[in-house]
Amino acid sequence: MKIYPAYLCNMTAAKSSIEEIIESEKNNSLQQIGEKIFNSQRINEEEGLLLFEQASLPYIGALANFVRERLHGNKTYFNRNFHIEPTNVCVFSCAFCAYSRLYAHREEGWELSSEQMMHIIKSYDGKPVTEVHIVGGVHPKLNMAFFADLMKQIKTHRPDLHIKGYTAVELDYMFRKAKVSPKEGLSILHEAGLDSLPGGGAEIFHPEIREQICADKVDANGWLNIHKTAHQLGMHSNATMLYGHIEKYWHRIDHMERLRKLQDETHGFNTFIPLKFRNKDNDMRNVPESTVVEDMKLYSVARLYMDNFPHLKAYWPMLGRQNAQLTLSFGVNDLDGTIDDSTKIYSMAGSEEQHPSLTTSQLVSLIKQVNREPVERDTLYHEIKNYKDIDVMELETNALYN
Ligand code: V47
Ligand code: SF4
Repeated sequence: MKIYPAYLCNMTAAKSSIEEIIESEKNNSLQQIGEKIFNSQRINEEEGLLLFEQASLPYIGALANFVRERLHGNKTYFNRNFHIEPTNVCVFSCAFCAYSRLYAHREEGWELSSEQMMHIIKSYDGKPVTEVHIVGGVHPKLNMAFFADLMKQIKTHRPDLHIKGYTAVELDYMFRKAKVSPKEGLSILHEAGLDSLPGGGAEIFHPEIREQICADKVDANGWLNIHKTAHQLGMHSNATMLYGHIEKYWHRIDHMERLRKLQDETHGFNTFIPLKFRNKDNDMRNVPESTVVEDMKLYSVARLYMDNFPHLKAYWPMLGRQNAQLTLSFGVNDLDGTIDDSTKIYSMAGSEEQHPSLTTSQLVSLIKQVNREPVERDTLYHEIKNYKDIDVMELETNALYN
């Protein structure tokens, strides 16, 4: 018989069991933090740091699971999406990036025409996907007018497909080249069909780290300003954090604090997405990757600290399927999507998933294996279908889910 701690069994965190865990914590400061969390009070930067430095994984895991279940019960969200990467040619040279090719070496990279991208869009005709995620390198020739025209073509062809596209890094460059402000640029793209922004490009905001890993792209204030402006225009967005390389715990807290502050102001972020640094074939290949224990601690602290972010996402192509499953007991309530593409940004940096794609029935079964409730959502977390009472075998025989 397998024996797991109670919080790993996905039992609804009974009030008494979490109270017992908090009461039996020997470190007074950690116990007080636990009480704050139990009483839905916000923890501060110092307390967040203490959790990273001193709390055991079972303690923060239990707290994070308690918060996750208080917010979402057993529900675990995913969506049916696909990715388009217009190019991997990039004017920037982030040290962790295994994917981009400098413009000077563009013959080694790829660059899709709008016809080729529309061909990808059309290949999903009749398939029940709800989102296209567009993200790529920063190509000096693919400008705002090109992308606005692409948005229009996509919406003309399939008006109900949600377009989540362009990191703040891509947008910042596009807007500067077009000599428009973030407000003007975002309004033009939104009008053309862009629905929301993905969370990429945030990396680590603090300049002490940012200058070492991605000195030449938009800085923290620029990134935050683009998201703030998008929120003010009524668009939602996500936020990422690239963790597990040369940053210290306090840099992570600083990063999360800046996002939490903006979220207090705008309430425009849907999801926080920690991205695990992978070290293959990039200029940081000598930096070891974080351990699974460190990964689970990070997800737990993120759930506890980001109290105004409704969702915490584990991006399974980066973590691998089994570790992504594990995060569902450490605060995570979203596994992104079926993805279904040949996304290269991760596979080129050494993630376990060389061609990330899961069918709906595979994703549902991953979630069910750890006794959670799979719920298909759209990009904005409206529920499309709850798979709790649906047999996976039934899905496997239906072409729409495979
Ligand atoms: O900003 C690049 C990361 C991000 C590596 O919003 C790496 O739903 C780890 O934004 N190791 C882009 N990470 C991807 C992105 C994203 C992904 C999934 C969901 C969403 C969303 C957004 O990829 C970059 C960077 O942080 N990345 N190289 C690497 N070696
Ligand atoms: Fe370019 Fe993005 Fe890679 Fe940085 S992470 S080099 S901005 S593609």
